[in-house]
Parts: sequence; structure tokens; C-alpha cells
Amino acid sequence: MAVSSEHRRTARQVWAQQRAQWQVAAADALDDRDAARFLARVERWYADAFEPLSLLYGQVVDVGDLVDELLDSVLGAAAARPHALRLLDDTREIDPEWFLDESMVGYVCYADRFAGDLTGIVERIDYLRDLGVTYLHLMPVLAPREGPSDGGYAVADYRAVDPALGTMQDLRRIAATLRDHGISLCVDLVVNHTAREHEWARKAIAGEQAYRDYYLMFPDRTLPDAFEEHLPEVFPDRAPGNFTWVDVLDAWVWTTFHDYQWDLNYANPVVFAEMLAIICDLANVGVEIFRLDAVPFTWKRMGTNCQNQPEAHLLLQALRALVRIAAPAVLFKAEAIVTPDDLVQYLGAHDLQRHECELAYHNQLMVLLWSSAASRDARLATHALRRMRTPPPATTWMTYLRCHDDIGWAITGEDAAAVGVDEFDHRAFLIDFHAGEVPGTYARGERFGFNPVTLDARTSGTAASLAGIEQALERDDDTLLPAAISRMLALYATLYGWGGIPLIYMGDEIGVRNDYSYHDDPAHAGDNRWMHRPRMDWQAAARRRDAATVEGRLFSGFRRLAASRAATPQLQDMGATTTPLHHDNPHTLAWLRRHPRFGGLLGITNFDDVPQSVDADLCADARLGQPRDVLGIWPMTLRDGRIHLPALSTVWLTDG
Ligand code: OTU
Repeated sequence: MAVSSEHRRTARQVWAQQRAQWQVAAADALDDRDAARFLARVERWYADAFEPLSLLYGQVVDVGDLVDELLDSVLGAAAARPHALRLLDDTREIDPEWFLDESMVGYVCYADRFAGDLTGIVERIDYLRDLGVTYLHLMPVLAPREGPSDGGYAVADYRAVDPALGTMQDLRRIAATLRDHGISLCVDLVVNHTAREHEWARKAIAGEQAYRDYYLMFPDRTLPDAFEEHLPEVFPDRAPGNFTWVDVLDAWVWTTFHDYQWDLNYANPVVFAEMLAIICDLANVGVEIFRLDAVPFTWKRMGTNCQNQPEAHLLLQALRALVRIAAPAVLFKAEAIVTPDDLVQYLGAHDLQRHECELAYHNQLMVLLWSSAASRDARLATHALRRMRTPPPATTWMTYLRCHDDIGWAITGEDAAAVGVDEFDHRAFLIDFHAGEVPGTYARGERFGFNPVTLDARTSGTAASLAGIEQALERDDDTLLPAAISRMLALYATLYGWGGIPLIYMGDEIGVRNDYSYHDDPAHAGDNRWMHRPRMDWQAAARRRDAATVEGRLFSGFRRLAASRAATPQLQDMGATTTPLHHDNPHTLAWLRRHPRFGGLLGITNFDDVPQSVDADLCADARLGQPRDVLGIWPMTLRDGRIHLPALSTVWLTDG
């Protein structure tokens, strides 16, 4: 489904007719300068909103009227935008590529588990700045349903903060304080579904047809059965199937995730308008980055797996254009854990580029880092990552090693075959290895979402436990522990040196291990993702300056990662590319970063637990006359025409 030049022409014509009316409206709502800015933005983005909306809703509404209505809401938001945020808009419009800077480092945490509540975050800002953090993702902060809420991903009210964390006023204050410290606030926006306790769902239950149309409901199994033929199950063990019978509604409701998470019906333009207004309101509270949860699922089509549908992208494109008009400082981050070819489309890389999200999780890199570490072999990573397309201009990856979810072992058959690996066997190996069930494994994780039909499973566990720190501490072994720490740092050093924005998942910087206490909490028991959602261990963190401790070694390593990165302009993302290089050592991953202005950087990671070397000709390919390691955590030597790396280590070589 392509956006056609015909739609663009129509958009131009409609706007030409409406311009005068919007000039008056803007002049009423805003002062001269802001009205001029608002109108300039509408000029710039009108067609970008109109085109996708025509394709999405052209059959059911007059698109000119719809855009008119949406612009009304957007102008309201622009008028309500606080002064400080308008200044931020100005800054970001002057420097729209601010987030591509090599100084960017992200941190991801639950406000309560990290700092007690929202206001507690203030006391931890120095800790974050110490790690070089410029971006803070606070895990779900909006009011969830009571009882099980999928970790907050079942939102009962998008316009209220979870009372356990604080108030909307607290969120506003914390956003401003973070901003004053150079930290951008990111929050989750669960766009695909609401809790069944959300007002819309309650009104649907009360019998209001208008609200039944917010969701996807079916009177009998005919359509659900037909859809199910092509639908995977996200939580096969705990929430099998994709539909839930709701007695009071006398209908099957679409529930991709848990039965209390009702999928929204984006074929209804009213739902789109609601979500747009919610985003604008939260932007005005000071949210700078929206993590758009489960975006691949927003559009359903019979006969498909109902993920990554073209309309899901059109929705994002229309939202992107309209939010740009209201709050240009805001960025979108796609939470799309999908195959590489599908993934880059969320950054707007279609056959023809579109403005969509600026940021997306690089889950391939994450999976392949763990895969390379476990097999001590980087050939699959080299092959698979070489195939990935470069993000379009002014977009980038978020690179990460762990997050609050399980790890899905997304290895494609094509990539596996290309390096002579059996896809199924390798995935089984990764599942078993990380569950601690392969001889010689160092990992302490658990299976998540085991599917007895496909035998597939994902993996839970903190980075420290998966990287061997838990096992080493338990065995009280002097050789295992340094190796595990080095492994963990080398994994992070790879993603810090990759380009994109690196994310630290809370606790990784001090090696927080699995938390088994979730078994005792009835709301969490049964969902082992809680083993890698521990509370911050501030007692352990207090040891972070002591080089003799695990915490000290990791924390100083993370500080070095941020400092080295900030001093390495090749890691800035404007126009740079990252390409893994084929070379002569299977145990090492080598990648070439080419920056059009600052030149090359050759990254090399040794996943083996013994020293390894690679042909120094790689430096010539990277045009590094005098290779010098700018990371500075592990020693590198050049000898006999080879670059020698210690066990479990990373170097970033530049010409110098
Ligand atoms: C997300 O994850 C969240 O990160 C999870 O914590 C939630 O449970 C879920 O949404 C529902 O809100 O399937 O296994 O491609 O991978 O949306 C986790 C995107 C998930 C999906 C992702 C989802």
C-alpha cells in the first residue's frame, strides 16, 4: 500500500483552501511568533498526515474533515504547551539531530524499584549523571489496573500516574528536573491495548455502542477461529489464544496479550484521535520520548499474523506528523521486536522513506551478542548484522543487552543456513545454554513462555546472571568471576561502540543478579520475567568506588564506556554506517564504523575465554594508518601482522 502522489496533491489543495481559516485560529490561540511557527509546521506536515489518513480512513470519513478535527486538537495542545517546553521545541527544531550525538547514554528502570517513587528519582540524578546518562526511560508510569497489570502494560488511565509512584504533577516536576540536568524523559505509551478497566472499556461494558467500537468484538467464534489460524501466541502458557469471551458483552474480545488487555480498534478514527490527544497531553507534561509499546500489533488483517501490517506504519506516520506540529521536541521510539527486515520499517525505511519513529530497539544485535557469547563464535552475528539496512537519516537504533522482557531467540533460517548452522538446533542450544542446562554453561537464566507445540521458548534472567556473574559468585571461583565481569563489559562495550544510543538496564552497571523473590508475590509469581526486574540494590551500589568489588569493576567500566564514547566522534550517528567485517577468526566480531566527517572506527570483540587475534589488514581496510585503541579497558597489541586481544574483551580502534 503506497502513499501516492495523488493523495499528496489532494492534501495540498485541501490545505490551500483551509490555510486562511487556520491562520485566524492560530492567531487566536497563540502569540505572533508561536502562531507563525505553528503554521509553518502545519505547512510542513499537513500532507504527511493527510496521505496516511486517507489510506487508513478515506473509505469511512471525509479526510479533510478528519484532519481538520485533529488539527484542532493539535492546536489546543500547542496553546497549552508550557513555556519551557516551547523553548525546548525551538532548540530541537534548530538541532533536530541532537539525539544522534555520541554523548547519548540511556538508562532504563522502574521508578519504584530504582528510587521508591517518582520524587525519589531526584536523589538519584547524580548517580545517573555519573554513568553519563542523558536519557531516562521510566518503565510504565501511567495508572495501571489493580491486581495483575502485566508490569503496568495494562493501563486503566492514560491521564493519571500510577498512585504508587506519585501524581501527574510529580511527573511534570521530575521531567523538568531531569531536563535541567540534561536528561530526556522517556515513558511507555501502550498504544495497542488498554486495560479492561479503562473508561472506554467500562463504557463498552455499560452498553455504549460508540465504545464497543473502540475494541474488536465478535459475537461468535467464526472470525476469531479464522484469525487464530495465522496468529501466534505471545504468552502461550499463561494467556493462550488471542481472544477472550466476555459475558457482559456477549462477545469475544481481541486480547493479544493477557485477557485483561483489550486490543484497540484502530480502524476506528476516533481511537486514533484519542491516542493523538493523549500523546500531546503527556508531551505537555514534559515527556520527550514515547516508547510506543507493541506497535507491530495495531492493525489486524485476516490471513496474516496481524503484525507489521502496512496500516500499522501508516498510523505511526500520521501520528508522527501531527505530534510534530503540536510538540516538535518529541521523539517516537518503536517497541517492535520483529525480524530485521520488518524492524527497519519502523524507522521509516520502506521502499520509499517515510517519517515514522526516530528510534527503535536493535533486538538483532542484542540476540546476536548473547548468541556469540554462548557459542564463542561470531560468524552468525557477522552475517546477520551485515544484512541489516542502515537506518534512514535522522533516525537511529537503541542498542541494549537486557530489558524487562524475556529474550526471544530471533535467529532467521536464512542467516543460520548461510553460516552452516541449523536454525532449530541453534535456537535450542541458546535456550538450553541460558537456562543453565548445557555442560560448561556459565548462564543462570530460565525458560520463559515455553510452547509445548513448537518447543520454542524465550529466556529470562538479568545480564549479570546470564553472563556468568551469579554462577561465579556462587562457586566462589577466582578465575570465573573476572571472566564473567569481562564478558559482561565486552558485551556492553560492543553495543556502546556500535552506533545508536546505548541503553543500560537498571542494575547491570553493578551486576545485579536474578531476583527470585518474585515467587513470593502473588501478582508476580508465574511470570518469571520478574526475576530480571529486581529492586535496585543500593547497598551493593555503595561499593561502586571500590575497585576490589564486582560493583566497582563494573561501574568503573560503565563510566569508561560513556567517557570513551563521548570522546569518539565516529560514534556520532549523522550519516555514519556500521558494517560487520568478514575476517579470519570465528571467535571475534569485527565491525567497521564509517563516519563521513570523522572517519573510521574498527571495533573488535573477542567472545572467547582465551586470547585471540585477527589479521591486521582489517586496519588497512578501515583506513587506520596508526591503529590506536580509544576505549581503553583492555590492552591491545599489534604483533606479527595481527591484532591481539585478551580473552573476553573489546577494542575500538581509530587512526591516531
Ligand atoms: C511489550 O512486549 C512489553 O515490553 C511487555 O512487557 C508487555 O508484556 C507487552 O508489550 C504487552 O504490553 O510480546 O513478550 O514486537 O515483542 O510488544 C513481550 C513487540 C511482547 C512485542 C512486545 C511485547
